[in-house]
Amino acid sequence: SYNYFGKKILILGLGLTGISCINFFLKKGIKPRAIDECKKPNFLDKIPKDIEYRLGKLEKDWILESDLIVISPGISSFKSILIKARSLGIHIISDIELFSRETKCPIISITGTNGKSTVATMVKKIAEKSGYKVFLGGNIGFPVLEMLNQKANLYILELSSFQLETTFSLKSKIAVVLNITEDHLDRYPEGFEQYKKIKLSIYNQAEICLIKLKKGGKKPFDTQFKKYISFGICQNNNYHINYEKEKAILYCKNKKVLDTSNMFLNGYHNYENALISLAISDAMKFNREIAINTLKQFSGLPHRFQTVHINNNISWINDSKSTNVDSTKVALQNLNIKGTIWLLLGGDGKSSNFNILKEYFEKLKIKIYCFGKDGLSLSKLCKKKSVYVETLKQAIILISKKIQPGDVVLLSPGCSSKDQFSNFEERGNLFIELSKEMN
Ligand code: UMA
Ligand code: ADP
Repeated sequence: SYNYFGKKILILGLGLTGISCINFFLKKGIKPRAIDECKKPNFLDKIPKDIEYRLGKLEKDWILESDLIVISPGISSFKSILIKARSLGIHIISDIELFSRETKCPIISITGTNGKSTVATMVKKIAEKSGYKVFLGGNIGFPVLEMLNQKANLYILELSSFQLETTFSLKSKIAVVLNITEDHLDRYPEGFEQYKKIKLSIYNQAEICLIKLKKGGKKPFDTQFKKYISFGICQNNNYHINYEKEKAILYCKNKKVLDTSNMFLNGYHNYENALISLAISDAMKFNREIAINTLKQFSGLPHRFQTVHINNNISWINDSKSTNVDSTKVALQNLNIKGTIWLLLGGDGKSSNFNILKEYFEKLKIKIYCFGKDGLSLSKLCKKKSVYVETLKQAIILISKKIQPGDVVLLSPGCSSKDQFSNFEERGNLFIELSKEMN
């Protein structure tokens, strides 16, 4: 196993991840140092005493003096000082890497642009009902290193591209990339291909790879040397979805396993999430009946396309976790209504291309209220149906004067919330609060 004694260890970032890393090393009797680029990071009071830290900027001397750097996911590993450190042989790793080196317990790893939290939670529920002592951590908001303090016989990791960027020894029992669409382009110097490559690295040392296959699509690795299970809409996949009389049916090896009209959740993306959860569950040899029943009952996570208020036959849907363009597209595809859709779109678009939404804006009965950092440019996608305002609150006040019975007010911003909120939860909670005040 890895020996960290006598090494100069530096933690970058003093958020949830950084604090968990400090505690991990302290437990081993090792004192790391830490840097945060913010002068007043949120978790200042969580830094254990006797830890040497610097605030404000990435101090060159501390970086270049270290033997090992553990970097928080929010910090790009492509910063020039870090590229230099790497060239000098300094290892730069994530908390996921530290975690992977410590445990022999089976791991299910989940990445993808969208659906990670939903699938990870579905699988967790099935595993629990199957009698596993299971913990879920990672990008979902719970640092993985904190799971090492718990007695577990199964771990589920929700992994972002940011975390995978500096992860090298993760050996998952099952790994899945749910989907890859445009996101985080502001972070990757080489653009979408680099983002994609980082996501696919989850398969590198996995025992069973769950892969999404399109008709005639290329496989993400040489399948001769890797065990894989496929999913998608084509019939030749191990798991596939078929539409029969407007109903989506989930199949495993061409045998019907679940009629999705019996599920509480709806929306094509959620049927796909259920299909993948089922494939993972089968690969883990969980009881099929338990899995099916759990998927039927699962009522979804807050802030993911959730109806939060209905009054006067007007539905308010909170999809604040929509932080990229594909999740907004999916939300619009799911709304089959006669009334008007009042879409709240905006925030930090992270350099994404929103043009794929144009088609929906043009064909749907929709009004688009754009706000935040990229609101103005978003309002130009379909000028005749768009209004630009500064904030989400202003948009809701305007909308509330115009909505009619049968309409839907949809917060599916397609952007990061960080320009005007601390996180997507805060943005969603404001929407919920205002929905009740306005109507
Ligand atoms: N910081 C710097 N320099 C930078 C950026 C940040 O010094 O360039 C500092 C900040 O001042 C702050 C600290 O780093 O004090 C925060 O670190 P962080 O941004 O890595 O956040 P953590 O609190 O450690 O939370 C991280 C994940 N955050 C990000 O990836 C941005 C959380 O995912 C994750 O839940 C948590 O670790 C536990 O594993 C959040 C997220 O937004 C939910 N993820 C992105 C997404 O889902 O789109 C990828
Ligand atoms: P993640 O953890 O990857 O952000 P979530 O399950 O939290 O994923 O969902 C984030 C957003 O993506 C929500 O707006 C949700 O409605 C949407 N979404 C969920 N599953 C999928 C999917 N399979 N494909 C596209 N969008 C999805």
